[in-house]
Amino acid sequence: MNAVKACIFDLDGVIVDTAKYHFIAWKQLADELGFSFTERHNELLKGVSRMRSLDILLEIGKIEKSEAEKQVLAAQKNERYVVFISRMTPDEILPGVRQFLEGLKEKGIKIVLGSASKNAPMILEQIALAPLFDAVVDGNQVTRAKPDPEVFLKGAEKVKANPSECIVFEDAMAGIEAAKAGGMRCVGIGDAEILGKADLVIPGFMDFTVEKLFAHFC
Ligand code: B16
Ligand code: MG
Repeated sequence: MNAVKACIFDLDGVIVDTAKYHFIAWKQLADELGFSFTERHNELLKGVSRMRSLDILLEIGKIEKSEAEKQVLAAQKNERYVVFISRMTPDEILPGVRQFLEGLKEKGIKIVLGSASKNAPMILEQIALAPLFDAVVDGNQVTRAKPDPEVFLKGAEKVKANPSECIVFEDAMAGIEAAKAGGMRCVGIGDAEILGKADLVIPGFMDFTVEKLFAHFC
């Protein structure tokens, strides 16, 4: 098996749960547009880019808008979302994540962020994890959304790792497909029934260690 040189992490759903803030901000927009938007609907937006999320939301409400109007709505939603994330603290890092990242650092494994979010750098600063990352690729740096592997391939390139030397950590199916399309191994974070295409699925980082990662992949 290939050595592990880099671990590439998705942000929302893997390192923090920002989906709850996205939900409040999207719901407020739907309320203003006059239709209901539920937590179940919100599941469809996880891992999806901002503009694609808006398209899905408008499809749910059966509402048509011009490109210019969509830009305004997306900006409104983002303004509200940013208010929430600007209040985030390190307490919001999901259980076990910091310890796992520190374990990787000790072993000299590169730590990379591969997120669809254009707000990813701000979130990493808020939760004080930015210094642990060797490279960050966010929604501002990619032209193709997951399941396209662009975000992960760029991340691997930034730390000079071959795709076969990278392990991606993802909570969304599209992200797992992106990792596979990029020739990378992948750990799914969440439900094994949903994320079955991953090489390994764990519920979270609570009891997960670098030793367990190596036992599975090395
Ligand atoms: P923004 P991830 C994704 O983050 C979220 O899961 C998704 O719900 C959101 O629409 C997307 O980022 C874009 O976020 O509006 O901040 O650019 O899971 O790829 O870390
Ligand atoms: Mg995610």
